[in-house]
Parts: sequence; structure tokens; C-alpha cells
Amino acid sequence: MTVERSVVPHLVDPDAEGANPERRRELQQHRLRGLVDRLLAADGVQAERLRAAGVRQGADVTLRDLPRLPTLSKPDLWEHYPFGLRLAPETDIVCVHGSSGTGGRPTLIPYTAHDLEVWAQVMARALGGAGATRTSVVHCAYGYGLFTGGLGIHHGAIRLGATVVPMSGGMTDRQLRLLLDLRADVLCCTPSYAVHLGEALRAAGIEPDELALRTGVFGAEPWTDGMRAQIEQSLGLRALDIYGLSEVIGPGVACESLDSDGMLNVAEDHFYVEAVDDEGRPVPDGAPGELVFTTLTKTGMPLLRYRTGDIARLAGPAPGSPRTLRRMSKLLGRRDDMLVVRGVNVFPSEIEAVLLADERVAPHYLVVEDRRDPARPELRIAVEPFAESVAVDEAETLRHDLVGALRARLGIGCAVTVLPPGGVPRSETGKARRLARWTGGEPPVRGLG
Ligand code: DLL
Repeated sequence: MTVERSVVPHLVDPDAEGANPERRRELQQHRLRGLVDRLLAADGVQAERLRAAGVRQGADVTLRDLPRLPTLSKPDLWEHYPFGLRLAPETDIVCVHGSSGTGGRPTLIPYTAHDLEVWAQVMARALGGAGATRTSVVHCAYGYGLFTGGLGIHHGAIRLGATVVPMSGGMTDRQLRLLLDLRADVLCCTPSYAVHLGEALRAAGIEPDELALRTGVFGAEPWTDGMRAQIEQSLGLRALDIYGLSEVIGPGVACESLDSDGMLNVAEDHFYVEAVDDEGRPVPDGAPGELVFTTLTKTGMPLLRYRTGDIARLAGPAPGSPRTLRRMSKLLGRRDDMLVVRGVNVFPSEIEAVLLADERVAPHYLVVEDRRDPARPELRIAVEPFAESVAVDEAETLRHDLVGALRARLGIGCAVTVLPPGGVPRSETGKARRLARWTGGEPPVRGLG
């Protein structure tokens, strides 16, 4: 039942999605000036940095000046944890979301009712661009909770006037049952869970055309075009990419539409996007750069020039599309070494903190991002005991303790292997290799897996 490649989905919000780019730029500039005034009035960290950059009022800045304005990044949020960057009064905050995985230093984002409006609106556009309509049934298998995936899609589907089935993740048998019984035409989940659902469908002997699925909106973690083909085939739908991050709003910052030519339309009337090089200098359209977002309209915790660490290419609107929004490519990678595993963000530094807190562990370890099976990405961690030799049962106790400590800190299960002393390879140049990717073939370290 997959949608034809030539379908042009309607615009949910024609004034915004189809605006004349010149008019949109004026709106962005107006909103940017308003944001700068709000930040200065609040007198917080961002105001301090703006003043240090010589900005006294919103009227001082134009969009063209943005590259010389200060930036923020994740460590700023950690430093001001939990709500040091909040702008709205506490009484205006209606909910909190955040990014999972960094149990030691979570990132929490306070939302006002106005922010939820913005979120619902950009998500409704994203779903509409994927072909969802008021008559759609949206099966939402992103996790519901602090993670923005479940509730973000949920708000958007309701705003669109569709029917949302709030499945959350897991319990795959029940997911298949309801996909069959409620005739969902839109599936939303992480791409790895979509692959898993496809496999479960096949194992249950159900043909994709017994389902009513037409389109799927998958994101929150990296996925390849190979995975796209696999998902499209196993579930019989068009698989589209959705991007977002809790710091900016959650899913809906950018999303592919049926007619966006493999790139993602950025909701740039709310989230102004730039791409910069390592030194923070703007890169031209088409060149890979780190995405930097300015939340033009958010009120709970607006951010001026938030450096995401995510690398992508920017481009103008898709030729011939009624959507006039700028687009971004699928993510090409990350600037730092943050891993996204099963939708959970994991910083290797967090893993290191757990390992090195245990006196039994030597400071030689290797974190392996195991993506041999795209449906079940795993984190494997090879460690060595400090002692020259350890009995088998001691090694097993150590393994068990580390799995528990890592789950408590990261919020995700890791497979730990205790190798014999000297088992973790040392680098010849002296610079430790702490991170490896395993997509097939031999394991990056002997004895793993
Ligand atoms: O993952 C928001 C989201 C939910 C997006 C559902 C799409 C669908 P965080 O948990 O804060 O928010 O993680 C944000 O995940 O900086 C990227 O590195 C990564 N990420 C998000 N979407 C994609 C994607 C949500 N489509 C971090 N492709 C971001 C690759 C993605 N990586």
C-alpha cells in the first residue's frame, strides 16, 4: 500500500511552509530581534554573552550578524542543570522533557504551553508532509516519557486531527495485533524498531500488504539508506527520516516529506538553522557542517545559536515543491563522539566514568558500537582487570557489577566482556583507541561478541 513516489502531500500550514522565502526571512529577523530582547531582559547566561559580544538590544542584530553572536552547547546545559537556562517563570512551565541516556548528567528542557503549541504545529506539518491526513491512524511506537519521541509525535497527530494510537515501545506482538486491527496507515518509531517490527511480521507469517501502512516517520538515531530499503520492503511503506533534539523542541525540527527529494524540510520559521565548520565559521550550502539552531519562538528555554554536534549539509527548497523551506541532508555524523543507540544518547565519557570508578578495572577499555544487526544495535564494552590474573568467578562478578553500574548510569543495557590482562589492544602511537564501530566481519578486539 506504499505511497506513489510522485505524490505531493498537501501543506498543513501553507502560510508557513509555502511562504515566499524573502517574507520568511523578514519574519525570522523580526523573531530573532524579539528573542535577543527577551534574552537580554532575563539577564541570564545568554544575556551575559550577548553583552560581551557588544549586543545591547535586538535592534542591533540582523540575521547576517548571527555568525558573530555567541553559541551554546551541551556542556552549558550540564553546567546550568537543571533549569539555569530557563527564561519563563516557573509558573508558566507546563512540562519537562529531556534526553535519555546520560544518566549522570541528563539534559532537561522546560516547556511552556506556547512551546507545546509550536511543537504540535511543526509535528503536524511533518506528519502532513509524510502524507498523513485527518483520516489517518498514526501508530506511535516511540517511547512515551521524558524522551521527546512519543509525546512529540502524539501532539502533532492530534493537532493534525488524525487518530493517534499511543503504543510506546516494546510488546511487539501487541503492536502487530493493533497494526492489523486498527489499520494504521502511518507508523512512527525508531528505524531500528521498524526493522524489528518487519522481522516480527515475517516471523508471524503476515504479509506487508495485510497491513494498511502507507508511510513511516523514523528518526532519533542514525540510519542508512540500506536500512530504509529494508524497512520499506518488510513493512510495505515509504520510509521517511525525521530529525530533532530535545534542546530545540524534540522531533519535528526537520522532517522529510514525500516530495522533498531525500532531504529534510527544516521548520526554519521557528528554528533558524546554520551550518558551521570546526572553528564556528559558516560553511556554504552543500558542504558538511555542524548544525546550529536558534529557537526563534520558544519561551520556556529558548536558545540562541545552539551547537548540536550533528553534521549535515544544508540546501535550498526542493525544486518544484510547494514547500519553500530550506532543507538539510540526513545526518552525516556527529562532531563529538556521542553515540545514539536504540534512541538513547550515550557519551563515551560517561562509560569511562563508570569503568574507572571501579578499582578492579584497568584503564584500558574499548567501547564498541555493534551495528552488525541494524535492528538491534548494541553497546559492547571490553575491559581488562587490574590484577595480573583473576579467577573465572571473579571475572564474572566484575562483569555482572559493571553491567549493573552501566545500566544505572546510562539507562541502557550494555554487554560487558572481561578480557584477560593485555587483551585490549594498545595503540602504537600512544593515543588510546577508545571507540570502535562494528558493522560486520571480525570483532574489533579478539574475544568480543
Ligand atoms: O531523539 C528527538 C527525536 C525523537 C527525533 C523522535 C526524531 C524522532 P534527543 O533524545 O534529544 O532527541 O536526541 C537528539 O539524536 O542530536 C542526533 O544526534 C540524534 N538524532 C535525532 N534524530 C536523528 C535522525 C531526539 N533522524 C540527538 N538521524 C540528535 C540521526 C538523529 N540522528
